[in-house]
Amino acid sequence: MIDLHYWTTPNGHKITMFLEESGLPYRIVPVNISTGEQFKPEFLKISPNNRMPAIVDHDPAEKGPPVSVFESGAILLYLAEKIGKFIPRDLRGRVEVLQWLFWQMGGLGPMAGQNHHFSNYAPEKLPYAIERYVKETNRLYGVLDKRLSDREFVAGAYSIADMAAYPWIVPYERQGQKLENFPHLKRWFEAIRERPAVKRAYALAKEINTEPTVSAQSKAILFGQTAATVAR
Ligand SMILES: N[C@@H](CCC(=O)N[C@@H](CS)C(=O)NCC(=O)O)C(=O)O
Repeated sequence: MIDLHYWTTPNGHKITMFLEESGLPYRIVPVNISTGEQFKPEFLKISPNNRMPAIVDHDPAEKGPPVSVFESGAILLYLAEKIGKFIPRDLRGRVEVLQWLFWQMGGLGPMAGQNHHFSNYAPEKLPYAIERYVKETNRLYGVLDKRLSDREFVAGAYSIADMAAYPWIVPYERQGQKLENFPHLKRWFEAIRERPAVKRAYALAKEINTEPTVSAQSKAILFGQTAATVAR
């Protein structure tokens, strides 16, 4: 059994997408980041960065005590290696997946995240910041579109590289992007959206978080964190 410490955001969806696809038994432990549950001491023990997702695998491959993992990219890799699926075993196939997984973790995720922040949540509309992140998101969409112009998925067969990127394309409108401008990306996006496991993952999110709007109180918890926040 795997415990998934989860909330209904793109980084959380990556892992429900994987788990639904894999058939591994799991249970969700909700971490409502809007009410500050990411700061609970028991959660910080497995996720010292006070961010979800995180997992605890109670049946690790080498047996022994449970294994916990934080960071969505590390979780996807851990789970793919655990079941021997969604990442190839051969060197070349594996490196293809890894580089696109890291591209998402270091590029698409953080840049689209800043895009969401300055376009949707910042108390002031800062044109320079909005433009910077809308443009950078646009560039990254262009990179992905080009990559998908001659292949079905990001790196060989459907893999953790696709699972990492897809949830960050779902909010494309909030990111100031039009999918019509990226035909290959659009085709890939629509194909993944139709996968039964993806549909189940997103349906689950709606059951878990029935109030997805970010209130003023949640903004005070989520934004403006410093070292003092994590020292308490
Ligand atoms: N690089 C991390 C980012 C995780 C992350 O930023 N999680 C956000 C939600 S998407 C979170 O838990 N935020 C809580 C907070 O800001 O306190 C990953 O991919 O797992």
